[in-house]
Amino acid sequence: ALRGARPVGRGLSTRASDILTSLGISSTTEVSGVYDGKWGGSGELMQSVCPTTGEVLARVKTATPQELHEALEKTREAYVFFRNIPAPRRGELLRQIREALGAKREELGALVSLEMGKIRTEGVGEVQEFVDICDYAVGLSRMMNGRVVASERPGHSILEVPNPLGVVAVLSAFNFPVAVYGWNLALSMAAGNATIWKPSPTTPLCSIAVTRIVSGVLERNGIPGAVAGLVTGGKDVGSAVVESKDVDLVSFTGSEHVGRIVGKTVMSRFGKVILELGGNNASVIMPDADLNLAVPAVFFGAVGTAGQRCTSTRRLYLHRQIADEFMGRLKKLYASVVPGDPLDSATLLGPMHTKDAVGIYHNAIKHLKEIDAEIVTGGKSYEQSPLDAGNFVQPTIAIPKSANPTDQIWSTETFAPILNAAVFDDLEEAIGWNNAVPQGLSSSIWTRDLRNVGKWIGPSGSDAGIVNVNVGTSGAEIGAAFGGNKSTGWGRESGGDAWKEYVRWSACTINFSDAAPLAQGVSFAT
Ligand code: UN1
Repeated sequence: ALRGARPVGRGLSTRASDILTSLGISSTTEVSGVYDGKWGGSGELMQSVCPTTGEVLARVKTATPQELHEALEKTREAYVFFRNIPAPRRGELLRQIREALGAKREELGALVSLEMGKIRTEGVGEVQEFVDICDYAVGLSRMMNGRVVASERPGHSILEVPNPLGVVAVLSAFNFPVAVYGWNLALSMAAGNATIWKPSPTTPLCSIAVTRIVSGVLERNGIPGAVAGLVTGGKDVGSAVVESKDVDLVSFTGSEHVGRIVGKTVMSRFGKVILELGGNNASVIMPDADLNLAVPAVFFGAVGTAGQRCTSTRRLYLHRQIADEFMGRLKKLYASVVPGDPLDSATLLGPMHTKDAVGIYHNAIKHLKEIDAEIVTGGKSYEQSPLDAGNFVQPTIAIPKSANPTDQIWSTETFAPILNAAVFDDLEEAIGWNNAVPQGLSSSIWTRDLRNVGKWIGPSGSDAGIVNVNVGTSGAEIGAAFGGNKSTGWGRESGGDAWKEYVRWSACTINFSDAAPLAQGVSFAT
């Protein structure tokens, strides 16, 4: 399963070096991880480690505090230039970026698999999401319209004008090392901002490859490269970006713990913030559900991406009437899973991203055992060679004794392929459980009954940001706004009205009459 995965001699495996070479990254030298119009980086070296084989893919030169400072200055200058470029012209740049990304879709998708560990179709799919949101933003660039509001005063007009906002910082997570940046960059650019990207410290190569492609387009068009800058680094670089008054909007994807700090920090300096934090997503299976659709969807939701999507299915609520049959069928699918190289097209289960992630998985399994949960399947790492070189764990289904959603096992997000299941008797109970956790990202019901659908999507239904019907919790398209409620952070990205967060709104009352009446009929004459 891991053909060509072993390092040859002291060099990089052919599998890895082919992918890096196809994207112009030379793994033998240290790779620059800072771009603000020119490439640089003289800070600490950061390693990119392949989660499948454990090999070091490259060493990346990160930003020093001084370089970060300079990059932020360049980004501000780039904004001052870029805000005056007409929006449809900005859309044309996005069209070219879309073409350039599309031309490297397979290579970039393979790099995502190599560095992050998700399977190839998901890696390529992620690049496709970037392409799609660029298309969307090309259209948006001609439709980011304000409004004319009826004034109560004669000879007056009120305009609501969307102006470019400023500098947008994107702090992205390891699990979507390409797409989440894409969602932000596309809207931010269409809106006339300059964007600076601080990617996850464990997926620097994805960000470098994407930035090379995007900056190539900008430079060819005579646009300052700092319109789409990059600063790699660890916690220090992230904190400095979040604290910087030069950053108008911080779009952060990551844990609730870090999100709370980011949110407070940005609010304390009255900046804008978009938070995409933890998900703890449930699927509810009604007795009339079509199990031929529901079982594979839950399987994909819980096992896909090795359980490392914010939208992964973590809780499964089965109606008593179909519980046994559903579980029997789901177990069969779990038994068919063969772990392997995510780059191999037959593989459905790749590794966890890091050794830390494996630790989180084992802690959760330990806790499940302590509370006497039934482990239906899974619960261990794969230890046979060559899987032992990577971070491979068995997808797990557990049935905790208590279905009480406030118990820790239900109320916390474990970023691993662990699915907890419970049996319910009526929809109200299942909705209650669905809503009782702190997080509110994605949710899904399986039913053919219109009455269930109405309840689920209405005021007494699911309180998540994503409320699906006969569609699993993961795999959202870019067209709708993506994001969650409650401790997921209330942020919205991608489609829908999300672009309205990336502009500053100006309410402009214009008087073109010969009098200057006050609002509300106020009289203030001497
Ligand atoms: C995430 O997990 O951070 O719907 C985002 C999905 C993907 C996005 C997930 N399009 O699962």
